[in-house]
Amino acid sequence: MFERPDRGDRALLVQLDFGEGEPATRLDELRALASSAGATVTGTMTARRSRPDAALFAGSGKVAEIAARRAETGADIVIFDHALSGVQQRNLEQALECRVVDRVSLILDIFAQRAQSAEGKLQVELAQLAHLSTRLVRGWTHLERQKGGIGLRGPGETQLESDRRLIGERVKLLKDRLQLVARQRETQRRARRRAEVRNVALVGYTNAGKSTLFNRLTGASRYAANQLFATLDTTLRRLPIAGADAIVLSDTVGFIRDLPHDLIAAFRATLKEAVDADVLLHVVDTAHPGRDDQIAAVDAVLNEIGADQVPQILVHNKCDAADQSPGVERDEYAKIRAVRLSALTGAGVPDLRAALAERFPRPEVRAATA
Ligand SMILES: Nc1nc2c(ncn2[C@@H]2O[C@H](COP(=O)(O)OP(=O)(O)O)[C@@H](O)[C@H]2O)c(=O)[nH]1
Ligand SMILES: [Mg+2]
Repeated sequence: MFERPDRGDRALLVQLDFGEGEPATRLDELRALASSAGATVTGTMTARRSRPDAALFAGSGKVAEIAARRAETGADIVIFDHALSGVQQRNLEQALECRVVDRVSLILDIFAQRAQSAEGKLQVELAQLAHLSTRLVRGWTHLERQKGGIGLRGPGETQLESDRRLIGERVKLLKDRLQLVARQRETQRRARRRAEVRNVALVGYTNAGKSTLFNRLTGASRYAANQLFATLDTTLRRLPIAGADAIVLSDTVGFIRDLPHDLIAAFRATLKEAVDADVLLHVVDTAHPGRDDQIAAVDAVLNEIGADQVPQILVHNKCDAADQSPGVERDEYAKIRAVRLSALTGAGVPDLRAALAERFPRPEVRAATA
């Protein structure tokens, strides 16, 4: 039942409910994040609280309970579903006598494990440095800080502590390199614009089915998996549709609630494909109980990166799992607002193609219907 993995952490998950609603759905998401990071979840704890404690985040009674639960379940790390300050993290590590990982570090760790392209790796390192530089507090030495494990991949912490200046220099180098990549991307986008190619970008919550839909539409074989942040890198492919302008479709990193700001900032170049798109296909897992919160979380990130003005077509994906029939929804001006489909079975995908042809008709088609 409880196999011990050769590598990977045994984790106790802790979630405090501050009355934000849907604690069960949130706990499921934390569990998925932890296992996507390679951890084995040995136990979970939840509690209600009116507000965080400045020093320990949870109350001292709760922290004692967490310590007992950790011993009981044999966990070697405790993961909090919240952003912890550097001081809170240090105090918790002292009290719990183990490594404590917060939600931000957990997400950063998954990104560090998944980054494939040079650009992705640069962006993740930049985000990790930005995050670490805000939490260089004294007193980490009470624990042996071995390399590897959630929150410790990437730049080593002792090295960082010893020289803040080094971080600053490294950050500048990374930013310069990323700027080069961003310029290359911009040149390519400009060429596409000159050639009157339409840019369509897939956006959506992590695990909504973006890569599956990308493959279905373009015949590509991009990695799609039931993991959070399975794919980080942006891929572009031509999307030939009869009667429509030339279209290039991009698949990119998914979003999540409370996506760390450092990550959003670092991934600006990647996310630029969405900002500069002619239309966004906002892919939604319509079978997910937290669907509406996920839509709101994606819109919040789009807003933060400046893509909130780009027109959207909502794609209600996984309609097979939600027992919905595929089809098209129009607004009061008869414009297509949403498409219900299944990227997995292909049902409703022709409706999405038709929706794109309707939005981007080829000039001769435009003239014929004028
Ligand atoms: N039932 C069902 N599962 C789907 C559908 N589309 C994607 N999935 C599954 O959802 C998971 C996440 O898919 P993926 O394309 O990697 O999501 P991404 O993170 O948005 O790129 C995978 O296990 C897919 O097989 C669908 O239409 N129906
Ligand atoms: Mg994907």
